[in-house]
Amino acid sequence: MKNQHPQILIRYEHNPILTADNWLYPVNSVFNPGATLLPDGTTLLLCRVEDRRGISHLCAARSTNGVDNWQIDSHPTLMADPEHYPEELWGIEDPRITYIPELKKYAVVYTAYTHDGPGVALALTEDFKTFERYGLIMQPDDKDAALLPRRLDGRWALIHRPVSAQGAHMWISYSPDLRYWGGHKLMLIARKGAWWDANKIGLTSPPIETEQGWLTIYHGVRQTASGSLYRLGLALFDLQTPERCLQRSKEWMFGPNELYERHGDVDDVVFPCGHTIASDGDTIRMYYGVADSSIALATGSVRTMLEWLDKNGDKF
Ligand code: BMA
Repeated sequence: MKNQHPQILIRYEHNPILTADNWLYPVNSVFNPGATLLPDGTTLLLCRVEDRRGISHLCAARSTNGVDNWQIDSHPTLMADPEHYPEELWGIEDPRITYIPELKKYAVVYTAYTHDGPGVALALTEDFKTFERYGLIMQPDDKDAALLPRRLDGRWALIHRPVSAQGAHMWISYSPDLRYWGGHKLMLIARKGAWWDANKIGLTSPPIETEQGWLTIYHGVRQTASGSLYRLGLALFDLQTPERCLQRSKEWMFGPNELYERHGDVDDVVFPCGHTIASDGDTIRMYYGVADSSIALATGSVRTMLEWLDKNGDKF
């Protein structure tokens, strides 16, 4: 396994950075965190926490350096509320956080596990203590969703991943008010056959706005005899018309390699839902779930990712 390439994102040497053992109440696993930088520079991770029934909720962990000394909420930060939101029957999972300057609020887009499968739900928050729930904004089977930080031509934009008999591809939809969604467009299609990203892909963390376009880390799922293999690739989308893909990596950029990524409740999964970008506008810290068990950190450079994509990607 030493031949892994390229070294675009460098793993933190003391990974995993957060495990179930760090929690202040009994849990099974902590993984797939959303991430954001708070105004005072604190890194906030909104972690998916699976309890010992198998039901997930979200719990915030805060660190001043984004690496260690995490202060973890002593109780669940956002619980499923199936009494008022029946679509949250079997828990809430995999949050993606986007700060929305126009609203001065964070949008948390998460998976609501409904009786009919996963759907996309939205909540807004200013402080990660109280949340304004919008309920389900995309019906099942749909997940891997995040909001873009600003309106495009007056409309909010949501990237998401509905599943159909034809496969699981990335779509984008638009809304005047964050509640009613339309203008659906296919954004990125899963490849076919032997490719690393055949048949099933999805957004990881929210796209990164660069001069060249929305730089997007996406996951591809390869079905193998021993299960699903989750890896990460890059795609670049047009700033004004994000359903237009400009570049797409041929190879994956990052995949399960270390023991903590290869073995856990679900083997061979790296699954980011969030990242932070430092004040230099370039240093990216990717926070990712490993093997559906713990949380790890890898660091890189947005510029290097763009260069790698430019050299190794298909252009459209
Ligand atoms: C996906 C999501 C993720 C999970 C991954 C691997 O479909 O449910 O939450 O990490 O599968 O099990």
